[in-house]
Amino acid sequence: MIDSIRRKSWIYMSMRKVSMHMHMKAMRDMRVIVCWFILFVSITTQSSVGKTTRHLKWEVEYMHWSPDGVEGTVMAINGRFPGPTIRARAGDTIHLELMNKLHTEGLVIHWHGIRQLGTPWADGTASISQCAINPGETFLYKFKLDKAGTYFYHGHYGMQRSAGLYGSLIVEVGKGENEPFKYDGELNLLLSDWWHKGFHEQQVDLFSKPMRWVGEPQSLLINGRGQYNCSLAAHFSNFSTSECKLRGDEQYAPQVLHVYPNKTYRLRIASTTSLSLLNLAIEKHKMLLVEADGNYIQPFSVQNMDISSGETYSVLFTTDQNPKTNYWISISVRGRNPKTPQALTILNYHLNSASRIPHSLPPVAPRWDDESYGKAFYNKIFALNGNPKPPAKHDKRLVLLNTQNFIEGYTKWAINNVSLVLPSTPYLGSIRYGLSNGFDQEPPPDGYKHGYDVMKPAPNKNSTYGSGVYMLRFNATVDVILQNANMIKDSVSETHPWHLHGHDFWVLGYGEGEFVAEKDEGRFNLKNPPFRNTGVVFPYGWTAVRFVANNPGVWAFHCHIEPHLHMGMGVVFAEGVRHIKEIPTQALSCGLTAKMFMKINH
Ligand SMILES: *[C@@H]1O[C@H](CO)[C@@H](O)[C@H](O)[C@H]1NC(C)=O
Ligand SMILES: *[C@@H]1O[C@H](CO)[C@@H](O)[C@H](O)[C@H]1NC(C)=O
Ligand SMILES: *[C@@H]1O[C@H](CO)[C@@H](O)[C@H](O)[C@H]1NC(C)=O
Ligand SMILES: *[C@@H]1O[C@H](CO)[C@@H](O)[C@H](O)[C@H]1NC(C)=O
Ligand SMILES: *[C@@H]1O[C@H](CO)[C@@H](O)[C@H](O)[C@H]1NC(C)=O
Ligand SMILES: *[C@@H]1O[C@H](CO)[C@@H](O)[C@H](O)[C@H]1NC(C)=O
Ligand SMILES: [Cu+2]
Repeated sequence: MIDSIRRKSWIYMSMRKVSMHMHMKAMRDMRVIVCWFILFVSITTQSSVGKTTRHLKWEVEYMHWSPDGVEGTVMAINGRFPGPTIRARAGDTIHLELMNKLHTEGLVIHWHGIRQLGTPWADGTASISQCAINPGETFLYKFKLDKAGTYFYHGHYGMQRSAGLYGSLIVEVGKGENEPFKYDGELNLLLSDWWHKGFHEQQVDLFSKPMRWVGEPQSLLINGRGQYNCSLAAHFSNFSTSECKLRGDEQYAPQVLHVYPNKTYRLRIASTTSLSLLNLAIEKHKMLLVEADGNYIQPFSVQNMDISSGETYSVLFTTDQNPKTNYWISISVRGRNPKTPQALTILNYHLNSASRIPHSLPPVAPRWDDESYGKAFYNKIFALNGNPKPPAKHDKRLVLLNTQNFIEGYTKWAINNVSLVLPSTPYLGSIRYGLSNGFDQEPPPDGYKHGYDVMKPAPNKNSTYGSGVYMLRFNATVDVILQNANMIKDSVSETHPWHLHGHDFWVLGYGEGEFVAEKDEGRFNLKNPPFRNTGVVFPYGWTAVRFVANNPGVWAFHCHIEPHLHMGMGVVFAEGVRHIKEIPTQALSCGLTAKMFMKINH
């Protein structure tokens, strides 16, 4: 054991020497450094006995594809859309060589829900944890899957997630361990929304003055498949006139879920939507929720459930219905006046012909504007006994006001009046190496102006750009109060799903209107709050979350609605950065850090 640790640290030292030494050359030929990495890392693999390392090689490129029957372009991984599903066990190490085959565009991939303990440089956030990978270059992601759960991965550079760069990441329990529930089979749904307008044009629209809003998605996709110009349930639909005539091998043909009667299935669900809050239902089947964002929850039963972008769940359902017929699985838009038809697929009991379309009305979601329905759902989620408990007290509290603003006439989102713009040097490098020109040194405000009326548009709608960082004391218990507010227009406020990198947080409570510590703190759930990586803040409401800043790194905390993040709706946390032992130079070969490495080599 000691021997293996010694050998590992020797390897790390050699790796560092090699990568420093080779840096100049590496600038010219990145492939060389990658070869060295592979060589050394494979030695590490041999020296650590008992744990599995999963070696993957991915190539990302644009492809023509018809996610919903209308051809467009998607970002495909190894020629597939959505990208391949990663399936591994808790404790496994992922060793993934990511080759950027896009011709003129950078690239990163974020592993959503994986905390990157000890590998903050592998979080896959451009400008935060690493430099975007240049066309033609290969980047090595190497990280440990620290716990079982349902996760996914997606692009985190510009709006590449909207372009279809995503896939499922499923971590089973470690060998010899058990889930706290039993099931006979497993199914997996990755949910997304899709526009016919290309995402480059969407990006230009978003950054125009005045902003051009892309509007509602043309289709919802289930495992990358939707039907735009036809419907599986045309007879019942108000959107479409023609019944789908499918052979079944079309790129947009629904993936039928096959089950046997009288069995219990685990359905894993992840939402990587760009915009939409979804509601999912399985016709005539109750669902028992058991997992949220990779943590077990106290089981509770629902007919349908809301799913925000960035959230994952597992539900159990039993195939106890008449096996002579098939059933609908549906997802529908909630929270916005839907102009997108619901997406459907079929639950097929094996006794039936798979192609048989159910003759029944697909499930009808709760009204899109029934906010109380969603709130009631989220308020039923509690941690299962045995989950980590929150510290009783916080050391630091941030109140983050979410507002929509203008900056020089451009529409933006701001947090405490600061709209996040990402710097060209990744924060991780700037902070680790003390490069004070890397980003705004003034930290953003811990709260907002006393007396601000969250129920009304700002009296002065202008805000400012910023790239400052919340520097958290290492190991501090941090409370964040997400405070929602009115948007630019009168009488509008939207739900925002906030996602934290590098951590799970406890959701201590939700409330209406403005958070008032004296009144609201007493209502915090410290007994069994859900432990999650994504938390929603409802219109005109607040949400309180708590986490311990004990994972050395620089971590994004942001609204998971893609255009909102792109318009500045996020903040950056840094903690314990001096404790980070090794950052591969490959992650920092841009901006000021690249210049720094060049100086070292002179
Ligand atoms: C859907 O529309 C596309 C383009 O308009 C067309 O090529 C395709 O055949 C249509 N599919 C169906 C099922 O009607
Ligand atoms: C279609 O529209 C009608 C009338 O507006 C409504 O009553 C019905 O519920 C709608 N059906 C579906 C499936 O949305
Ligand atoms: C399922 O179980 C029920 C009750 O135990 C039984 O009546 C039924 O025949 C079973 N169905 C099938 C298809 O095995
Ligand atoms: C907001 O900014 C615009 C220019 O970008 C400026 O014309 C206007 O006066 C500002 N409004 C206030 C209230 O400061
Ligand atoms: C936000 O920043 C702008 C620009 O600096 C300023 O004019 C405005 O008063 C600020 N608003 C609030 C609520 O602090
Ligand atoms: C972090 O906090 C925990 C609990 O308060 C404590 O046990 C631990 O020693 C602390 N670690 C460091 C590195 O400060
Ligand atoms: Cu948002």
